[in-house]
Amino acid sequence: MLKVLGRKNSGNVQKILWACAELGLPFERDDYGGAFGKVNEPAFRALNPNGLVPVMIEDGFALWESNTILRYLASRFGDGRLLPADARARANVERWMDWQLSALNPAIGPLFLALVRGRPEEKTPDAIKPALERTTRAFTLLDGQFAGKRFVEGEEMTVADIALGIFTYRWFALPIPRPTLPALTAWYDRLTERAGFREHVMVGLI
Ligand SMILES: N[C@@H](CCC(=O)N[C@@H](CS)C(=O)NCC(=O)O)C(=O)O
Repeated sequence: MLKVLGRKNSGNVQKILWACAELGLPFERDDYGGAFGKVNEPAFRALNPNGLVPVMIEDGFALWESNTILRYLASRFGDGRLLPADARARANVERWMDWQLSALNPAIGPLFLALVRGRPEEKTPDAIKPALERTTRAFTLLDGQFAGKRFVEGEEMTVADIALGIFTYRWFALPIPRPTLPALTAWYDRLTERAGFREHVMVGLI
């Protein structure tokens, strides 16, 4: 059976759990990382030299980097779901996954630390203000993507919706001022209808 190593309150682990739910893939999950530690043990480092979660193991094949795992699961088990076969349509999906890593996370990551999970020195007004501004800009840009679309890249949900949806949940859950972004909100409401999203992502800011 597919195995996921990683604590269930990690956004990057949640991507994999939600994708498994979308694909109807049974999995086992073991707690690693955060308060559970174990990520510096040689056995874990042999699987992921970065010492980060998630790691996925499928029939002896170990893989790290959450967005890569998403693409692997969709290619291997999706049968056309979550990742388009057409090269250009696929590239359009993948660019949003790269954008999540390169633009959205450097914004909302520090904001999440400053408001929820950070060390005391990370929870200062000086840390909150620029992170909030940067995060607002990123979600405003994303809002502009949804004109005439149900999901990030069209009518069908893809792995881009999974990579972005996790952090959109956090944005709506954080105690912060937000501009009104109707298209983004309508998309987010669609995500909340998915059983896998509700089970693995809408779990509070823990
Ligand atoms: N780019 C990596 C980032 C992985 C990452 O930063 N994981 C965090 C949790 S979201 C982690 O392992 N933190 C250390 C820990 O949990 O001990 C991915 O997408 O998989």
